[in-house]
Amino acid sequence: MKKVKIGIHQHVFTSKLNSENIDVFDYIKEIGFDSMDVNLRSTDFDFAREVRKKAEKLNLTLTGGGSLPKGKEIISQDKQKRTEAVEYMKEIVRKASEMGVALYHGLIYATAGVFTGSGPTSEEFEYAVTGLKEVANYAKKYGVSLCLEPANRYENYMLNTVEDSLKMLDAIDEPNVGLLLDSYHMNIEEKDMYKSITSAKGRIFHFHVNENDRGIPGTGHIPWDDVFRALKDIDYDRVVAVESFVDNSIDIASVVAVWRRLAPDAETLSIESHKFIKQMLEKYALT
Ligand SMILES: [Mn+2]
Repeated sequence: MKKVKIGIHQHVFTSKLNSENIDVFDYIKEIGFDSMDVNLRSTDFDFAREVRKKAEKLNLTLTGGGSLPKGKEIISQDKQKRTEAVEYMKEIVRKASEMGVALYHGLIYATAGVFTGSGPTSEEFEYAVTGLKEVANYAKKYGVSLCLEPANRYENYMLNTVEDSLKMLDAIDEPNVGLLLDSYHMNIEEKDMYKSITSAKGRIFHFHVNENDRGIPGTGHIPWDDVFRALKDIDYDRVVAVESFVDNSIDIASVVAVWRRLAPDAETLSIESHKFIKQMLEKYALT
């Protein structure tokens, strides 16, 4: 049986899953992927069950991205806004459960692109902890876990590093809350990839193996040996997924500031990424 699974983000292909493109699951399965990161926000509730059925049929694991959109602000000074953000997240949890998604991950501790001009205050930190604890307890009833994904300074000011994220996890103190680490963000914020990953042993629920330019892994300067050696040393046994974008007409591209083609096409990106990740997993006996 395989230990670490190889995943790919739906954004390589589409920003919204529907009956016309759900065959992408067959496509990635054929390449050899075991898992897909689906977009929990854009998928219609009515289509959630179809997604689940298709994934189950193909024996694909699904994880779900659902970063807080503008207007949903869990660390707002306005209590009403914080409540709305928490309610929104509970709805995402219900949808995840309907879709057969057990991990709800992303920038869920703050809103991407919303800045105050200062670093995080202790009050904002507490707002995030209180809100996430409530969502986490709600999510337990649905068998869903939450993953905080620390993201680079240009996307948010609350959690940029693994160290800060571990502090927030300790404060939330719920077993169904962990981390999603992403080598693209880590490359900007961490001094030592190996040390940062191993410092979060047992707390990493998902991992994005992204190149420094978010193109095909293995074609840039991420220290991949440090990354996979660290995953080996912490006995990581979940999914490593590539999260890239080839089509900048996809609406998510503007959120992550991708303005150029990072690979010739989705086919090349998926095949080459899978090949590289598999090779690294084999090298470190993670497969
Ligand atoms: Mn990511």
